[in-house]
Amino acid sequence: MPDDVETIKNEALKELESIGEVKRLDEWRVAYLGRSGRLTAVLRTLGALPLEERRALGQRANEAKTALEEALAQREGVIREQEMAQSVAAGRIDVTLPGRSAPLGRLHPSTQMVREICDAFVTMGFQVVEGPEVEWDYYNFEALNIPKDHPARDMWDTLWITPPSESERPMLLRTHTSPMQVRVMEKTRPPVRVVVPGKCYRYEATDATHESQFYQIEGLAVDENITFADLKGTLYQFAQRIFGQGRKVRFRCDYFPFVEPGVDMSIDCFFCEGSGCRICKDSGWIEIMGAGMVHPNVLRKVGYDPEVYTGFAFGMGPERIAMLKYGIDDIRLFYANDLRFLRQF
Ligand code: FA5
Repeated sequence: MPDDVETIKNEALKELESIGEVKRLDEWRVAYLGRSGRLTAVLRTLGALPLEERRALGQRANEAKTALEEALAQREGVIREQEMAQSVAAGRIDVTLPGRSAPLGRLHPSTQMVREICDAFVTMGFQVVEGPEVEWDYYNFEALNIPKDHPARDMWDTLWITPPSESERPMLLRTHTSPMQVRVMEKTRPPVRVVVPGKCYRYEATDATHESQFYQIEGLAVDENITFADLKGTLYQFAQRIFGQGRKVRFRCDYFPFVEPGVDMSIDCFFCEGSGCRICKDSGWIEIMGAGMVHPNVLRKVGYDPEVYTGFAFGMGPERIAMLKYGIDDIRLFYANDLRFLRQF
């Protein structure tokens, strides 16, 4: 004999009140209203009852079913609201807590120096261009007036990709940015005014002032009537801009096969103001770059008439300049990836 409808309904409502989670509501629904639920079992007996009893019991059972369904919907609403309130309380943001700072990257000191130097020339009307680090022997040497077997090749210890002994067209990692002089002139008619920052590579033992990979910045200006005075004036302005007003500059003869005359440029030592110290090796001067008037052979190679056009070129190492500017005593620090060093810039 199935349970009495009122008893089932009262028990179901009581149990429903004690439920506090949505997932348990379904268990409750199955237990009372599901196919084998207690109220459903009552409805199943109806067919066997006499008509009058069937009607009366059927009506009560249906009313009870409706009441339970409504109670279920209402209870579910209440529980869901409670759960939402709990989750909001648990995940509440405390706006008074200090924020977590996101670590910020910064530019590498070499990059900063390269940009500062390029900017100095851009304000004087130079354009910044870049070129390949893997280079043909032709651009790195031949076209710069350094033919095969020229002793000046020893000035640049070369990392070969295909050495001259193995190839008709030898390939290398550029040893300086000067090949870009040729590449730029091949593609442009004068006037030319460019600076070329870029990585260079040399097969050298490293020490405090030498790395096997380092930056250079090349400069080139070609036009009619360009003289050595233009070279001096331009590089003087550059030195004032990077090292401060009042710097003296000095030019002395030097040899590079692609310029004639060739010079090296020094500035007066700003550590000792020229009186002599460890940094300037007691000379009062610090050498910062090679320069000179573009050799007529180089102009001829790119189809410029050296009777019409003249130019000057220069090449410097930004890491060496950063070392001077910031008192860094070892160039290897630039590539050691030591954050204690890098974070200072
Ligand atoms: C040259 O490479 C010439 N191409 C420069 C030049 C250009 C002369 C145009 C005339 C006209 P040099 O080998 O001296 O020259 O190198 C130029 C600068 O590059 C040096 O003054 C130095 O600052 C930097 N440099 C050279 N070798 C190294 C190295 N191993 N490590 C770090 N910096 C270097």
